[in-house]
This record gives sequence, structure tokens and C-alpha cells, in this order.
Amino acid sequence: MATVRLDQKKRALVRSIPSSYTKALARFFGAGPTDVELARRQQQHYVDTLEANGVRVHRLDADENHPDCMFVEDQAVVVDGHMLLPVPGHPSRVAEQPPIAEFLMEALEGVQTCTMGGEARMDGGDVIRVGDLFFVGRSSRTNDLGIASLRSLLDFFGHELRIIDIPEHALHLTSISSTPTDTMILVPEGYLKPEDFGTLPKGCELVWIPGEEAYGCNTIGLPNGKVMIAEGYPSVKAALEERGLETIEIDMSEIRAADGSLTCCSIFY
Ligand code: CIR
Repeated sequence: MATVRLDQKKRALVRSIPSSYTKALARFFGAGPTDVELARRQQQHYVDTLEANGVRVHRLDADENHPDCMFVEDQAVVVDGHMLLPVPGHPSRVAEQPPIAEFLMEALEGVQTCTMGGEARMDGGDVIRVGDLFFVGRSSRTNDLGIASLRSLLDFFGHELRIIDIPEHALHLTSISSTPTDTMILVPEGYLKPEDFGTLPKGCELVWIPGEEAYGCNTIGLPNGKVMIAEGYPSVKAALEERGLETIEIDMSEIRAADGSLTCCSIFY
């Protein structure tokens, strides 16, 4: 999840992959998953990598009735120990949320929980954070009422929120962007423009990646300073290594097949 700073990434929640995963939604990067066992092995490598780099991982059981249930990022937005439970933007994903919400409510001591009502919609995958500045994607999954709910939570902390319109050929903001450190945002050419981000805080940098590696712009910065990246994106790897960051490559082929990226598969809390 992209809404915590690096120093807050001590614990992550993931969810097992159901046998129904071959029916997961796929409209953007993926043509639909075909090999559930391979997806499970890739998820295990992901979990092992988090654990080997200082993150304690809790795994929830899969839900066979919800092929997309492994993409937990979309179901809760955790900010500084509090959370927003959005109404996910795709109707088939709404009922994935209760076990995730229940787990986080217990795990986050003294948590204040905001919920959404009416027509408000949001996927957690539309939110990224760089320091105390937040960006939200207005996308096919996240609407203005959903953004207003997020703004209420962020106002409570005094955090700024800026809105970015997501092009039709992308699912979420995190599908095409991420913050591998607290001062760096990876962005693909041809999807977003510098003006979308506005003036960034001092020391903060937009790192542009060729559009054909848009999927690779989704990365996970780890609490020890290393960065998990998807395997097969040489420009992303080079951009990070040129800036002195050590990268760890993860084979994401069967996760990408369902439009899922690295951050989609966990919630840091
Ligand atoms: C979906 O379309 O909802 C899933 N197949 C993929 C969700 C990926 N989540 C994310 O980008 N945060």
C-alpha cells in the first residue's frame, strides 16, 4: 500500500489466491490469469521477500466467491494508524472487504475508521503518498464523492490531497505510479504529465520511465531502503539503481495477467 511512509512499513496484510482466480477482472495490462498454481508461487515469493526485508506478514484466507480477493490494497486506505474503508469501484469486489476490515480494526489499536456511503466509490489503488502529500486518481473506480471522503480523513491529519485524472488506458494511479522512497515518484511517459503532480516538496523528484514500462512503475519501497520491482522492466531497474537503490525483482506474470501490480497485493498497516 502506498499510503504509509517507509518507516511505517512494519506489518503487511495479504490474502491467499482462490482457485477461482482465473475469473479475475482483466482489462488493462492483463489478458486474464490461466495458471493459479504459478500465481500462488509468485505470491509466496512476494511474501518471502517482504519477510526477509523486515516486514511481518499476516495472510487472510482466500474467498472462492471473489476471484480478485488477493488484491487487498483496494479495500482499505490506512493513514497514520487510521483508516478509510472505501466502497470499491467495481461491484463484483464490494463483498471482499469485511474480513479485511475486521482484521485491521483489531490489529490497529485505537483505530478511527471512516466509511463511505451513497454513491461514493474508491479503490485504495488510486491513492499514493509522498511524505505528507497525497495524490488520488480520479478513475473508472474512484469518483469525486469517494475523493471527498478521503479528503475528510486527510484533513484530520493536515495532509494535502491532489487529484490526478487517470487516462482511460489505465486502471488505477498505483497501476502506473509508485513511491519507492519518501521523496521519489515513478511515472510513465505518455500516461501522466508533470503538471498532474503540481509543485513537489523540496527534495522530491518525479522519475520518468518510458511508457512501454508503465507496469514496472509500480514498486514497493521496503523499510530497509531496498525496493521490490517487477521482473522484466530494465529502465525502472536502471533508474532506481542509478539513484543508489538496491532492487529485488519479483516475477509478477500471473498477477499482471489480472491487472495486479506489486502494491495491490498487500496493505501496510
Ligand atoms: C481489478 O480489476 O480490480 C483486479 N483484477 C486488479 C486490481 C488491482 N489493484 C490495484 O491496482 N490496486
